[in-house]
Amino acid sequence: MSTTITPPPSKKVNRIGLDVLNYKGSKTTLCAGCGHNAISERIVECFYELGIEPWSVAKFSGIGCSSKSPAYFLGQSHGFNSVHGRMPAVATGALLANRNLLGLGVTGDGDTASIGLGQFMHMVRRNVPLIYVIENNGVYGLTKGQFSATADIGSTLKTGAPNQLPPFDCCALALQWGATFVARSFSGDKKQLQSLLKAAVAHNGLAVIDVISPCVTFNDHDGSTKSYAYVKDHEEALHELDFVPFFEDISVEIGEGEVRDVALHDGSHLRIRKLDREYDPTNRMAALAALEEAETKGEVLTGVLYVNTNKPSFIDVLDLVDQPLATLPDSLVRPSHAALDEIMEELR
Ligand SMILES: Cc1ncc(C[n+]2csc(CCOP(=O)(O)OP(=O)(O)O)c2C)c(N)n1
Ligand code: SF4
Ligand SMILES: [Mg+2]
Repeated sequence: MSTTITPPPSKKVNRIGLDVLNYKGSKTTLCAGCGHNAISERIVECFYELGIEPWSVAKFSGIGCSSKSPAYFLGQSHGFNSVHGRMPAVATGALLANRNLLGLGVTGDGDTASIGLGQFMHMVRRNVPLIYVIENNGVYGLTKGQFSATADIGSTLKTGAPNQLPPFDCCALALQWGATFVARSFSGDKKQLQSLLKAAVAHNGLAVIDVISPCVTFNDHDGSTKSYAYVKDHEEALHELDFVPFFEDISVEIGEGEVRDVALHDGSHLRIRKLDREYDPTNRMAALAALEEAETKGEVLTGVLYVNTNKPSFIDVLDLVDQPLATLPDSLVRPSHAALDEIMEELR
């Protein structure tokens, strides 16, 4: 009698030969159903599908449930969990020290719009090349659900207490401060978030993606405007997005309908298919007006609000040498004793 041995199924790998397990992190300790977990899944898929070497990525975060999430993806990447609201300073330092790293920041609405607002501002102003994902649930999840600065006026806590202060809209603020890539998405919108993350990887500069990410434990009730139900009912997508990476043929798959391609820094393209409205994502004033209008209507406007591929990143502005500063030998970065003596002499 002969036995047939079935070979194990061959692992599916990406263009650099890695399977998806290489892009995962530890098992999540966040609440089941937390929007942040869905975002971590999209990050894993994005980096796997783009075939990015995980060890070329540096993850940065502050403090919060959102800021814990980098532990749950890209376990082979570099990571720095900084102080609450201070991720931008740490990320800026690391990315200037090693320009070859691909920076990915994950933060919360508290981390960015409350304690970290000043740091966020300067990050935007400098156009530091970093993917900046705000996991926005309108509350401080980690400290048991107090309102954050992005909570809408009139929305309520679980106890019924209303928020009396107007919200900061992180996308509108980023636009006003000169951000070069601004997008909004929803943790429940898999396809849109995937395309946005990929476009952010290809962008040369700061890519702000504000993702409404419901906190199922403290902010998913009827009075909340950051609950799954509210966002599902009020999401208004500006367009449909497809991302065509540089290693794929751009000429394929152009279907019917009005399509606009935005060429990104690394040769990839963001393919924007018109939905109901005319929208030009390269017009900053139009983006601000659209956000203003959505706010009045109580809508959650998602998609690429604005992209500007012409502004130099902080690394370009500083005209840094190609070799990462962190790997330059002492002979190139430390003045000799003679040079120091000469300077001291001049100061006498
Ligand atoms: C300097 C400092 N101030 C306050 C805190 C307390 N704290 C920890 S997390 C947090 C807010 C987290 O909210 P958010 O950034 O929105 O993240 P989420 O937990 O909602 O994902 C606060 C106030 C802290 N850890 N450090
Ligand atoms: S408390 Fe809220 S934000 Fe934190 S893990 Fe749970 S659901 Fe997510
Ligand atoms: Mg929060």
